[in-house]
Amino acid sequence: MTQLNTQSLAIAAQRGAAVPAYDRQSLTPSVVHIGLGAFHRAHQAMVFDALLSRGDRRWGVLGVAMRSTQLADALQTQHGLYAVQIASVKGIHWQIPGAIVDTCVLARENATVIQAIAAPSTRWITLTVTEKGYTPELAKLIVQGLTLRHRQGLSGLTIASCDNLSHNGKRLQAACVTAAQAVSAELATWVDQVCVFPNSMVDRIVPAATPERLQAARDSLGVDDAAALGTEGFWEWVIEDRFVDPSDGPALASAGVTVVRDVAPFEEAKLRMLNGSHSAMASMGAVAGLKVICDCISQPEIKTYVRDMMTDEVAPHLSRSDWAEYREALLQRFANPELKHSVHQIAMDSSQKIPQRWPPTVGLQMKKGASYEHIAFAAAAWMRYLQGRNEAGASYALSDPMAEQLQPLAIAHANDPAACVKAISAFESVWGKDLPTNAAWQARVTHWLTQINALGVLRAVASLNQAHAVSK
Ligand code: CS2
Repeated sequence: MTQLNTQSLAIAAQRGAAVPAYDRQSLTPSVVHIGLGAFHRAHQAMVFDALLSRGDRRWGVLGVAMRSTQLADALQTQHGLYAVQIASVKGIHWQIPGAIVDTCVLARENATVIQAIAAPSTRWITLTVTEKGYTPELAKLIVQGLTLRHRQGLSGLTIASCDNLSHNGKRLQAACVTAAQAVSAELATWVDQVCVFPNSMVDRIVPAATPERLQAARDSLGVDDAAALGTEGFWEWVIEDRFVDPSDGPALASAGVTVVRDVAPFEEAKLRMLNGSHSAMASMGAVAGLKVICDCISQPEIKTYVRDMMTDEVAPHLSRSDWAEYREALLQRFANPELKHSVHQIAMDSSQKIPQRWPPTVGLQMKKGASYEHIAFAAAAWMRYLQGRNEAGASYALSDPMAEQLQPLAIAHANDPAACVKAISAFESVWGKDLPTNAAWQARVTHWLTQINALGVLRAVASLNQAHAVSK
């Protein structure tokens, strides 16, 4: 079958895919995107595609993969094109965005990335490097490019972190200023004051591509696409109104981005409601042997649990006042049967995700003297998940930078919940400063881990739901 590329694009268009109508040949990159995963391609790259479609040619992307050469090279052969299958309540449709005009691999083409950051035509850097990606090496790389810009008297850049971290822009700014200080105080001031690092909240459920999705692209579009993906209809990008070029705010807004003074209310709601529920379902589902999120949420006991957790533990602390609608929309999004969002994909790197998803809610409930049983249950399910074996005895690999520390503890204490909880609760990097020494928290996590061991995760969660209904 013909490979998707500029020449074969017409075949996909004939089969109904929405394709770029703008001239891509003469498009040069203005955005350096670091972290060429599925998320960027189905989120920011599609916003940039919308802007390009409106005739604003300042949003072509150089997509930088971190290490893996496969995707970057496949996209290169496909002239940056890939198909996105969008599944919403309105049905399924395909779109081929055209914003990515070039790709490279950081581990292989470090100098290319630095030169691209320093190119006069570059205006933005966007990043999706995951929670664990915010390392001094990353900041050093960005600063190498910024050093050249500074030296050449070029403009500063808008540098937008698009990862699920609270205050993502601020964090990146601090890391880059520190890296710049190692070069010179003058550069550090320039990075701090001439470049801007807007905080942002990004949202769209984009599962990792599967062979089935690639096959669906072949079947539907009549072309071979090694980089096809699937996502939902919903997307949201809320970004702080701070840009080097102030005209970027209205431009992004015209493409559906929410440009605001303060991202915090959106960010905390999203991290604690959506991502917090995701992480809870991921551990529970993996332990129970459920494969994907829609299978989890279609278990009545898990649905009740997730709904109650959002309503009674998370929402009371949100400044987003439309949380009830937000919750209902989330429950529907989780149930989207087309997404097939793997529980193991979400459980990956949990040690880096939990800090912004669960402990803030627990701390706030404690302050109020209110219950945090649902989050304690989620914590217990994660500790059980860390054993690397589900309830039917099937083993799975853990993918987490702390796996080597955590898994041996979970296995050694598999039959002693109290010891397991004590050992795994001790990590401040996961739970924050207070929970590792909080006896009440550990007692509740121990209780639920004991229940999970005795009853299995689904019956244990049903017992939590029952107790919760009685207590209301
Ligand atoms: C998920 C997120 O993998 C995960 O940890 O919770 O990728 C989630 O799908 C996105 O943040 C949705 O916007």
